[in-house]
Amino acid sequence: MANPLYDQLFGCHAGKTTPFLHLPDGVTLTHAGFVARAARFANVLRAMGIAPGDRLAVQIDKSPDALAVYAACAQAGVIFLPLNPAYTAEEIRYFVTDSGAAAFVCQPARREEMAPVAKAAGTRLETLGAEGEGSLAAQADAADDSFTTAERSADDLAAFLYTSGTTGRSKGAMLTQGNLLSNAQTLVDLWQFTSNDVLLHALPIFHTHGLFVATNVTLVAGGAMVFLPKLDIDQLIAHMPQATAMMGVPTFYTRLLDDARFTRDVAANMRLFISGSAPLLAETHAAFEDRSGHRILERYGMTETNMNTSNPYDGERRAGTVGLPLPDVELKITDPETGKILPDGEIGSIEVRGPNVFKGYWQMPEKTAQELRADGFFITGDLGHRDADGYVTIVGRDKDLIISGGYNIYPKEVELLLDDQPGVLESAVIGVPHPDFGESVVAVLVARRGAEPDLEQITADLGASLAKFKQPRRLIVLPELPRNTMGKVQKNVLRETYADLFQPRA
Ligand code: MLC
Ligand code: AMP
Repeated sequence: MANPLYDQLFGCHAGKTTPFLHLPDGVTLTHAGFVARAARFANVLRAMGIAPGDRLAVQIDKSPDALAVYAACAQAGVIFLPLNPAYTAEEIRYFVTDSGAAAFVCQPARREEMAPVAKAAGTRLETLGAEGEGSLAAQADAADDSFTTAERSADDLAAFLYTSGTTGRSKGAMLTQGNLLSNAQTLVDLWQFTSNDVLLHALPIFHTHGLFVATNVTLVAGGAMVFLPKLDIDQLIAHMPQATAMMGVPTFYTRLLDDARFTRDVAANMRLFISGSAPLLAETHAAFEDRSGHRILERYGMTETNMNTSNPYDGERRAGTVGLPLPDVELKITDPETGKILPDGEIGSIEVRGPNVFKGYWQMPEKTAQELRADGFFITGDLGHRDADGYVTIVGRDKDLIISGGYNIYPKEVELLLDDQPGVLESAVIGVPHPDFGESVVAVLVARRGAEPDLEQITADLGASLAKFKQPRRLIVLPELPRNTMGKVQKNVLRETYADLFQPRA
């Protein structure tokens, strides 16, 4: 019987008494203990009638049990669908319904709020808390700690991650076992991870970065993690001397730099700092080296492809670039209009192909065909160029996307809600520079003739339907939106006008 993802991430560690998770309260979970806990959850899933190929949607806090549910899905052949706890019930309704999830696991405190969501989706509702509470944990406590692993192949689906879309509708990116495994193995080799590594883990585990990059890489290497519930600078600094590596979005690095306690001594045991998910400013790179003596290694990836490029471990880590294509990833820069390959140095659309590239969007063959070419190249929507020596630089995005603190916001989703508000004729949502989050969301509104939109009411209304990180930090009313001769809204003009909105005054 084979199940490559389970066997190579989890099963191979069964019986090992080496540490896997160091928790902030001082407790350490061994690899063997973790594998046994995962088997209990796998038994619970099977007892519920959840079969290989079914989806399990989870919107739960980060905890060892949450990670064990991921492992359980791999072992039972169930497709894991993690969701950001920041999502509102309205947002969740779409994901659970669209995915046809066989069950939905929510935080115990939100059970009542989510009951109508599960009912509308015709799915079963369970709960799981970070402290070992909830209905799923209770069933796991009573379940057997061994499980006959479901047979799967590298081509079978392992996870769905929803990514927002330019039309406002989220798309379920279907990732296979082979997508996840091939990338994790490539990164272990490239970044030289071994069983001696201890990764400082403060990222969320419902996105590619914290789950597939950080966790899978550690698991393939057989290493351990200091597993923090979220980014808390006090804890990050306190636990750094225990760790050898860290992965974070740029906000991790700017926040460390803002703290005088972060020194060379604190980072003395570390061998590697990795950044990704959003652009790392070259000045942050330089300031970090000055302070800690470490050159951050920047890499580039996305939900649909996992990681595509990385700066080298041993060679030059070039600030402002995302490095070279991974050994098993082909990358080309093309003309966005014609798809023709452009020469080195010219800016164009970044396309990638390799074992890392997803299968397509769940039940969206047309969207899949628009972005995933028949020859296997995925059109990333990022714009960049490649130097003669292979280094790739991202210069912008062809897609209308805002990245705030590593979370993606598609303006269309927010604009559709704003346009429905009383007194609002039209809106444009933009990202402007923000010192902590990199970019922050700003909404520009145009009032209907004679109307005066109630901005407080609008803010409250958005709050009820949109996760906090997507909500505009500012609402600005203008007499009209800037347009080009074709009548298209010039968001670049708005971005320039409001570029200094969140910048500290000189
Ligand atoms: C939290 N808030 C955010 C936010 N995160 N607002 C905008 N953007 C964000 N990213 C809100 C909170 O709700 C809160 O609202 C306020 O901001 C301040 O909260 P905080 O406590 O300061 O935020 P914090 O919990 O510290 O979170 C910031 C963060 C976190 C940057 C640490 O967002 C984070 O961990 N981001 C990582 C995202 C990630 O993993 N991305 C990878 C995607 S995968 P209020 O008003 O209630 O106070 C991918 C592919 C790849 O992109 O290449 O990796
Ligand atoms: P997501 O859809 O959450 O997976 O976000 C993927 C997007 O994040 C990419 O398409 C890029 O626009 C952006 N991204 C990821 N890593 C980097 C990086 N190192 N530099 C700049 N942008 C990045």
